[in-house]
Amino acid sequence: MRRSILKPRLVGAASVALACGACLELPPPRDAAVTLEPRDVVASTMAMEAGCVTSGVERCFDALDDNCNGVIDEGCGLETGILQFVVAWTEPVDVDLRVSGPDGAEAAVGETTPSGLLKDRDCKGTVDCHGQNIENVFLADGWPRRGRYRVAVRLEDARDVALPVKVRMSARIGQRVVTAVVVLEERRAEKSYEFTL
Ligand SMILES: [Ca+2]
Ligand SMILES: [Ca+2]
Repeated sequence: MRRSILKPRLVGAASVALACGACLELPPPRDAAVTLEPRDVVASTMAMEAGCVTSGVERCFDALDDNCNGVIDEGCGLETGILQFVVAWTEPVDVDLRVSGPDGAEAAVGETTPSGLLKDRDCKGTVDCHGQNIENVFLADGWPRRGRYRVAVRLEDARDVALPVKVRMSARIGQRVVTAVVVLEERRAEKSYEFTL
């Protein structure tokens, strides 16, 4: 049996309903001890899809939990934690994943925020990513700090690529994964969602 955890409240006239019951179906937590319930979810326009669709095999660098085990892109060299936020894209553009925790500090490479968030790669969509355009932020240690979290996807540099650019974004919160296709229609566009733990 599956159940939904995210019940978004929308902001802005341009926002569209995320209230797609089938889109936010999530696997039940495997361990009740790591159950985390996001509250007061507020999101920009996003096309939500199923939390996972079992394909039997975990594929790397697609920001999807392909095997529905509650972990995104495991075995692919990405770090993970009780919280994990991943974006992946195919176009040669610079996309930034911007995640901040209750302390307000944005996760960056090489320095863990006071909330314990750490980014393990900053991909500019060039040869630096070896064709694997992905950014990953995770809780490096301990239990998630209580408070407000913000997760944003920003089209930092579209270069000469035709718009819009589509980005796959997934979040692991405890043993649950939610996912969305984020459509960035213009240069410097940013889409985000927030929730409280
Ligand atoms: Ca997985
Ligand atoms: Ca995957």
